[in-house]
Amino acid sequence: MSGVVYVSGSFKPESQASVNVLDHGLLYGDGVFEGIRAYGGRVFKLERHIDRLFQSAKALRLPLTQTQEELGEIVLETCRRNAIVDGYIRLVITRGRGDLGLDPRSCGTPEVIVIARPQIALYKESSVGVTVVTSSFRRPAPDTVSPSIKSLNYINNVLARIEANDRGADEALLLDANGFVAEASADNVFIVTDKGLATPPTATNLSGITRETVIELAGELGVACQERVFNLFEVWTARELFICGTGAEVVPVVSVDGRTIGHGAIGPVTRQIVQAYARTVRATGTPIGVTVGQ
Ligand code: PXG
Repeated sequence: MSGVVYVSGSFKPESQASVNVLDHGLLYGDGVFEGIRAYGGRVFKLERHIDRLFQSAKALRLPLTQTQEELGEIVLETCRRNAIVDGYIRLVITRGRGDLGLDPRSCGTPEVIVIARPQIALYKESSVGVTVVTSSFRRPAPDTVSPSIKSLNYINNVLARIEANDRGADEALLLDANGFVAEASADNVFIVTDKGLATPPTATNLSGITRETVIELAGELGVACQERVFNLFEVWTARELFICGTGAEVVPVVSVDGRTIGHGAIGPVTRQIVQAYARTVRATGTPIGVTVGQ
């Protein structure tokens, strides 16, 4: 089935869906996005994703012409037109078409793009555990481009991922400007110690919606969870380690920088979180519903 994409205010077959070459999203990475998932005919945490998109847009002073409700409805309609039951949704807003030159005052209306796919590419080893190396690239310091902004500038993350590929690892771990652990290239990170879970505070990483969900689930499971800084020593010596994000879900990490984590297999706490997450994503969410009169 060839997909239908929402772009420039209407739905188009994917082969005809395009943006203008003078769009500042393309020329300057000037825009924001969300990666969202649907499970069993429901979009998981749709409102929270749209809320975060508006926060990112506000930080970039990108004025959106739709309300949160209107954007949510466009997302749901894109799912309906692509018959999504389980799938991946990419919502992108660019600064829109402008002149050459990065001054956003030349841009007209922001461009809204929604792509929905019935599946998502995952890590090859996501169920047994992935290998990670620490990247030589650092996450940007909070006083440069805030890592809380989910912008179209992912070069820092792409370079880290290329480095991980070169070094034969599945994923890269990035440190913050001070050398503390920040996050992976498209996932947040948690360690399991004798005191329970720990994850870095969000000043140096994306406020992940999966991260928030994991913290909620840990509370429900009676597993302590601290938001605190930690360094590589704590990662290398953690009992368990996992990364989490909308695309990856919750994925155990079995090796970091050549050091085996725990017993080199998924640990008991991670297993509990993986199972609780799998239940939650299928038990909640905004119903996609059916299109009338198609
Ligand atoms: N950190 C970074 C840098 C991310 O890009 C996360 C953490 C996890 O956030 P969520 O809210 O998803 O738990 C991300 C998420 C993609 C894709 O297609 C990327 C993400 C999510 C979904 C798809 O590249 N990044």
